[in-house]
Amino acid sequence: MILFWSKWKRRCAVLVTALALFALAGCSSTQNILEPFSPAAEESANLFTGIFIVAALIFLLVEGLLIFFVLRYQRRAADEHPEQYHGNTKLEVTWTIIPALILVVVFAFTIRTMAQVGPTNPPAQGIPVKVIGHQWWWEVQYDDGKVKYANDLHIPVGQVVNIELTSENVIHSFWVPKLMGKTDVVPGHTNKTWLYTNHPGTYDGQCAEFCGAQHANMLFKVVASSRAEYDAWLKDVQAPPVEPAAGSLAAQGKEIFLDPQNLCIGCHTIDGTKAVGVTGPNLTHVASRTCIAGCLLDFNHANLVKWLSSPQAVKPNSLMKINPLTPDQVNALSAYLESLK
Ligand code: HEC
Ligand SMILES: [Cu+2]
Repeated sequence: MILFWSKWKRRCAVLVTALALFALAGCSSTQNILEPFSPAAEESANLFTGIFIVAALIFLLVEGLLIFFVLRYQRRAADEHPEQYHGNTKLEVTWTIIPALILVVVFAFTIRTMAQVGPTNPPAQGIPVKVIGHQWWWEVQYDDGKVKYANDLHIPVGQVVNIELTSENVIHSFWVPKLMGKTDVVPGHTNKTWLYTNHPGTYDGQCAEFCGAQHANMLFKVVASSRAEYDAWLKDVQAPPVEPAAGSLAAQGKEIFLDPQNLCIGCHTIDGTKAVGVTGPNLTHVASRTCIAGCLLDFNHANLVKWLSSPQAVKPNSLMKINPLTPDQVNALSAYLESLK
């Protein structure tokens, strides 16, 4: 018996610790809807908190009454029988009307929040940005489609950004938990949403509609900076990339990239070169981005080497299928890609 209890106590301790760690991990999450950084996310978080409090009070009331009745009216003798009732109209009407009224209030608050964060209700017209869902990465177009970027969504603080969403394959969902609720991204159809924040920072986004093998690694980042920084960034990515110096490692990498045998140009575009493929992300300014491969990897030398050495090992089923490259080729290609600021 004692052995049995000590075993259960240990199991309980493990469970409690696991739950506590889980809760703590939730608190420090980069995708926490209860840690809003925009007016829209604040509205959603407030609605959630309000409904949660109402639900918690009802839970306590119902469970409290349940426990009270179980203890108060339990059978005390073997031959004791409860009094028999056949309906109580007053009571039944009461417990139907009160929950119905509570639901009407919850419904009203929900409709109000939906209108406030809804796609048709940005506080003002702002900067138009187009976002296209791919398997499994996000294309971001600025300046009327003249700038094609990927996975990083730059926005200036204090300004509305109007986003048009569409998909080139299956249904995805665009979600930035700290800034805005989910919006479906549907092929052959344009949905709208918007972003607005007063807090500079980087916010994690996520595809929130199962879309295939690498759905969980279809991430993105919203980079919110001052208007001046945003303008400077936009000017950089509107310009053609700098040509690598003749004879440099980057120049060798460019040659490898443009060699049709290596297939890169069939899937990627780099402005000002013969690479005009559209299956993969536009790499014209890849070196100015924070991440690659749907933000599975940060943008840096080590990760470029890792990715080019075997995209399928890093992101199984990824649509980047290439012939194996030698370590020298990978190194040169990485140098070239890092030069594309
Ligand atoms: C069959 C099409 C295809 C070919 C060929 C291809 N890629 Fe890709 N590439 C992709 C796709 C698709 C992605 C995005 C994968 C993902 O995130 O799931 C990608 C991602 C990348 C990335 C990361 C950038 C980012 O924004 O995610 C780099 C760098 C890259 N490719 C370089 C190359 C190089 C160099 C070659 C030639 C050796 C090459 N690719 C050949 C389709 C291709
Ligand atoms: Cu998706």
